[in-house]
Amino acid sequence: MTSHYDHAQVQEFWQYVWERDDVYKLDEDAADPTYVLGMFPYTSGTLHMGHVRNYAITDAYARYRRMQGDDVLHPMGWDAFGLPAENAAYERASDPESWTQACIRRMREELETMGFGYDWSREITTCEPEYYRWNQWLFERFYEEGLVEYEAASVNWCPDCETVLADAQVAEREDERSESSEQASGDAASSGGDRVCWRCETPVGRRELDQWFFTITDYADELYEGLEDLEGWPDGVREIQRNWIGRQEGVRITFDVERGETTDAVDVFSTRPDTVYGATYLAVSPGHELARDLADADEAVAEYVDTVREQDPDEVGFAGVETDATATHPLTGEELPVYVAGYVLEDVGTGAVMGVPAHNERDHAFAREHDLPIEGVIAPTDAAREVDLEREPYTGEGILEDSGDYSGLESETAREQLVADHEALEEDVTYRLRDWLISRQRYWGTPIPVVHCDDCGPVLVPDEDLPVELPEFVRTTGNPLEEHDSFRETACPECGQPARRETDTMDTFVDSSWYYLRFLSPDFDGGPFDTDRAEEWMPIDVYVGGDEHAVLHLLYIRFFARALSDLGLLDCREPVEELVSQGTVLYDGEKMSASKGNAVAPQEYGAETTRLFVLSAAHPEQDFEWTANNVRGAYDLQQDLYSMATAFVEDGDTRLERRPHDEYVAREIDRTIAAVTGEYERFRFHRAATEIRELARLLRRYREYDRPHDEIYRRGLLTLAALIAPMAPHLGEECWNKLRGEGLVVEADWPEPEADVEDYRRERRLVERTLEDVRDILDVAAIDEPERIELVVAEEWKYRAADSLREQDGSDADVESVLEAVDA
Ligand code: ANZ
Ligand code: ZN
Repeated sequence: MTSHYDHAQVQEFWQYVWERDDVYKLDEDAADPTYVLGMFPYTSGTLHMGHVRNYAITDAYARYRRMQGDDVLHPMGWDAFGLPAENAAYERASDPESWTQACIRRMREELETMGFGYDWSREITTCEPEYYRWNQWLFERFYEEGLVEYEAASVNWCPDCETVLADAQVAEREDERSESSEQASGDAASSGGDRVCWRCETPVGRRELDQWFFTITDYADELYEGLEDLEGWPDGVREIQRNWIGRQEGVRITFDVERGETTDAVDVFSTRPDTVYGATYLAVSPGHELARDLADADEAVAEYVDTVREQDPDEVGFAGVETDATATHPLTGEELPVYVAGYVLEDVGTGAVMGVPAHNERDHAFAREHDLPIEGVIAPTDAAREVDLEREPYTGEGILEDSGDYSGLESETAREQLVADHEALEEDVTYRLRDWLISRQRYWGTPIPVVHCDDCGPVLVPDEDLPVELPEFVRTTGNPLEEHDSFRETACPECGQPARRETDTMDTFVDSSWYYLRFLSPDFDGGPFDTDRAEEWMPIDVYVGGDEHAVLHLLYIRFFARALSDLGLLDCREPVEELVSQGTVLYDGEKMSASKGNAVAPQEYGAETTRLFVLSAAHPEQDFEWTANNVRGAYDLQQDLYSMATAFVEDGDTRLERRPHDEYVAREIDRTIAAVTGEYERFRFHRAATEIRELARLLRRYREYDRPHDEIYRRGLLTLAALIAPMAPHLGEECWNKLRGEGLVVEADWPEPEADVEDYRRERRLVERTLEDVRDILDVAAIDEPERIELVVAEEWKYRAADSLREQDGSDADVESVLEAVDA
């Protein structure tokens, strides 16, 4: 006689009550709330399963902490700028603003349908001037602090999106490599695949443009070292960041280079100074200052430099051009030829190398192509090993030979000696990390608050003129901002002359680099955020988001926190204490996504089923497969709990006197509370769900075999309602309300065990061991509390015996008859 659980109606009702009672609003006076944050969504139009998983995790954790008595800050907002809005506007004959606002309305409604508990009074939207004015304000403070550079740079250019791409937005066409190994290695020169735009997969070309950069490399060392202490972050993410920053220790070696009358000092960076006697040439990158100088006087060099500039890095190969310059070897005094070569990368090390063909793969290839001498100076320690250096280099360490006074030393010793003995060799560290290119030649982003004046150069827009608002959208093939004369043409803030407004907008990653601070004081108008408030409420206690953000976003927020700290605005250099990097939801082995056409709309099975399923399917950091069967499991669990609660209330056939096996049930309730608490603490919702399921099963048996004890059974059901509430809050409320008739489970206290759980656990282990062989039951007498244990064992055994008996003859045997059968 259980009533059916009408999830749609239940959801709607409790959502109404939560909103009416404003239960998710954080008290402004909270001293130090627990800050639980999910990466805010890009406003693409509709929630996908990745969002649902992300927000189900933060919501469950936020609810759990709230029931534990914490003040909780759990806000939501919109990452609303970006290229897709612009593209959609073209496709739909609309404009990015109204498209985006429509997406936000839809997504907000979807989030509400899911029943996520946000403090909506803190909602922020990055495309609104109240938000992006602070991007501009921060840009200006960064500029004053020396964290902004304006430089001509050869950039990745997507001909289809007509925009510059950051290195990290250049993907390798998915064939041999997985995405993560590509991020980890990232060595463009050594990669085989096509370099394509991360969004539209068009092959990427090169262009030279004046660009705005944030000098994140100023913090390379600190960002790298800081990873060590981020104990709340997954090792995988830390490792990806380490590789991305790419700290490399080596030696800087200075060569004098003569061209005509001039002598320049050219530094090279090497990880193998022990091979310095094997250097047979010097090569600089086409973008190197020396190459530019040489190109001015030498047509062949100029031509080569131009060719490489337009080339995709993959096509460069080992071409190069010999120049008129000569380098002097700093140790032997020998004269070495100087090349401009495309395989030498401009922004790695110093942009110049000493060529050691005998011991380096790339130098070897270059030497073979240009007929340069190959001089071996490192002998393998393994004497038996034959190396034909003409055919291939020996890249290992070994014993130095033909290396002057250093011959006979081991590589490592030689390195130390060489650095100690020569001024031309100096220890040095380089990073793979590049400065952050923030310029975008697109409309739908934050205008960069700069005016270009012929006399004064780039000038910041004065604070009082912020925000520089986006003008109306116009349709054009290029950047719409270029089309607005009224936007472009302005006066120089410094000298008043006619000047040209910057038309680049900021990378949207700027918006998301500090949004978590805006949530702290969303209406603050004295700056991007209230510094005092941040002092009390930062850092973010738990941050949850997709594992694809291991670099970019998660590195930028660490950079911003440091920059803001150095500006005196923040006193927290690591913004995220604990990071949960969530895995992917798969469908038939593929990532579930709208573009692959395999997306299951979150609402299809009812909001709560979906939430419960994504949480109970796997550990948050694991990928998992969406299967109808498992979804059904989540659905059934709800029906189960609901029907138990209803049955209890409607025909509470319970007893008041105690029986021996009540104790076992009471202790199982306690044990489950302790276990589920531990699992929630570590975000193991899947295990929490398993524990809850088991307790539900036990309570069901408890009721089926005998009339259950009123108080214990009621406590069991209330416990189930409370324990499941963080994951399935509507169900939690419904059961809670049925059983108690008043109060909200969101506002209830987290349940606590009545007796010592550790003691019971020990007992239970004993029971389990004992049960393995029922015949040994008699030996239990040897244990301290034989009667009690025997009882527990007997009760548990009784259940199991009854189970198997029913299975055997399909009967509905009750406890008494089972006991008789067992006794016999
Ligand atoms: C001389 C040398 C001799 C090197 C040797 C290596 C082995 P890996 O080895 O990949 O970790 N390098 C330095 N700057 C470069 C640039 N701008 N473009 C291309 N290559 C560059 O990277 C370190 C090595 O990369 C450096 O050590 C340098 O070559 C090369 F037997 O110096 B080595
Ligand atoms: Zn001026």
